[in-house]
Amino acid sequence: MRLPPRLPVLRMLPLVAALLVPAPITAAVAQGAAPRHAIIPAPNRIEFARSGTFTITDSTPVFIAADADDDTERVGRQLATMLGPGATRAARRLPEAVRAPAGAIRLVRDERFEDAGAEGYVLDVRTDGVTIRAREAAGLFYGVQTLRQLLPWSIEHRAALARRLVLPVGEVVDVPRFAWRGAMLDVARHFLPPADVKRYLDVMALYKLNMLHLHLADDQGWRLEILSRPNLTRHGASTQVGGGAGGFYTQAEYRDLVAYAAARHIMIVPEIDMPGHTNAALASYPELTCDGVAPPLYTGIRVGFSAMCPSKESTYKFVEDVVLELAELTPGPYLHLGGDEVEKLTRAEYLGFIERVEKIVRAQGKNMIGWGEIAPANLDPSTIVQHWRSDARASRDSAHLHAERGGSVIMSPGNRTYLDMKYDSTTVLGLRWAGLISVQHAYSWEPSTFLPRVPADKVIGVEAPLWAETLEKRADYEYLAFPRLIAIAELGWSRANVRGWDGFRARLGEHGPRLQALGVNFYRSPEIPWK
Ligand code: TNX
Repeated sequence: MRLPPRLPVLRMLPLVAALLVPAPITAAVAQGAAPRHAIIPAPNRIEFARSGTFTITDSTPVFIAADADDDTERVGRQLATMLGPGATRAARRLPEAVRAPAGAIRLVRDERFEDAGAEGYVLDVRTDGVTIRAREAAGLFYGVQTLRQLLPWSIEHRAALARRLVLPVGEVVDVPRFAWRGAMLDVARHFLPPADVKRYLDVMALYKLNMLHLHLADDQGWRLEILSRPNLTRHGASTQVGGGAGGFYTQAEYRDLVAYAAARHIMIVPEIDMPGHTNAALASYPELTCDGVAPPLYTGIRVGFSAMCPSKESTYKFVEDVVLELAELTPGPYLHLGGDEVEKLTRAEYLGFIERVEKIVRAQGKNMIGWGEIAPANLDPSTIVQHWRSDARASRDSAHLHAERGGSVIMSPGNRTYLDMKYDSTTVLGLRWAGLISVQHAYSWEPSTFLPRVPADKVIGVEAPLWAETLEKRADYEYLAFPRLIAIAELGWSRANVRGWDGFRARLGEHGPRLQALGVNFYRSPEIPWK
């Protein structure tokens, strides 16, 4: 690998070695020693000097390169705004060859920083200044999140006066383990307004999650405006579980969500579930049913009863119309087409439907994602299978069929990652079909070996779905998601050699005041020594 010779930090600490050798301090934390930091996800490598600090004041400047691009400028602005009081602040531009004045924070993009990938970074804190280096803006953004977590939780109270923002001198060298570090929100069973989705994105970003999968349509509601099919939202969005008013995102609102996520280096993956989980669509467009009769809207929580008619051309015309608009709304490469829990079709009908839908998605230049059930179809290797069944049924899972043809798998095993499962028998919200999931249970498993027949190199990451049958409002969603989503975030980012339950729970305990400052309604699990 090539190292920029002018970086003393990297000469002292070659990146390759840094990634391969477990860091002594993090390892100590993993073994349960008192944490010297509370960074989640645990970085690959972190070293603190014996002494020394860097103090941020209201006048600490943030510098970016004179010719920095828009993405870098945005990270600079996010950092400057986070550190300073009051209004949004911009970063200042400085030619790379010019030394920053003492007391500054500098963000440096370095093309030669190859091994760090798009998301890796080095954070160097010295008494006279701070530097974050990365190849891409995403890496700088994650370096900023680490800096944020090294600062006391008072950083999260932007309006507070005279915050004492002191950083320990040290160095972090960090690269994510998995490319796919996801969360899923079910906005179909109960609609979640855009502002609440943004709040979820805010917390995801703090923990370096990079994919938000939105489950936009199910039996109980259709939540995305499709201009060519207006009845989907006029009628299909008009209710939700329990019979409430429902709701949907206009295309303008949806684009705004996509941009909001992108500014936090999160990609939105839209899901329109089919051929099952489609009652809201069938109720809106009766040509999707085999008998041509529109069913009534549905507000219960049963699954498996609805299906689009696989033998009618009008079904595929509908899918094309929806996929066309979905693709236009989606800058990222992925469209999720569901495919789960279909009880009303024969196996041949189901597999034929999935194969045809995959072609429709590929014709729009996108990669399809589907739930585990799609794996037996004759799929293209560019398609991604999302495993969701839990242990008991995992042995019968077919994700390996897709891995064998070279396809990738996202790990969302129900008994580990389903945030809608209850924490314990006293949890009021949530379901329990995949078991009770304590924070420790959500944390203590290994994504790359979970499915014995799927090789590690086919596992592209983890995702924690939050199904919303029992969740009505933001506080409900947050209660089930946090802190378990934070555990999944660490599985997605941190290598196995820097992970460990004792270290994690100690660090997580330190996040209590931070989450509280952010207004997150997290569950104060008795497993965690909350501060
Ligand atoms: C299974 S996971 C489902 C969802 C439910 C969820 C409840 C999956 C692909 N399907 O339709 O909401 O269980 O936990």
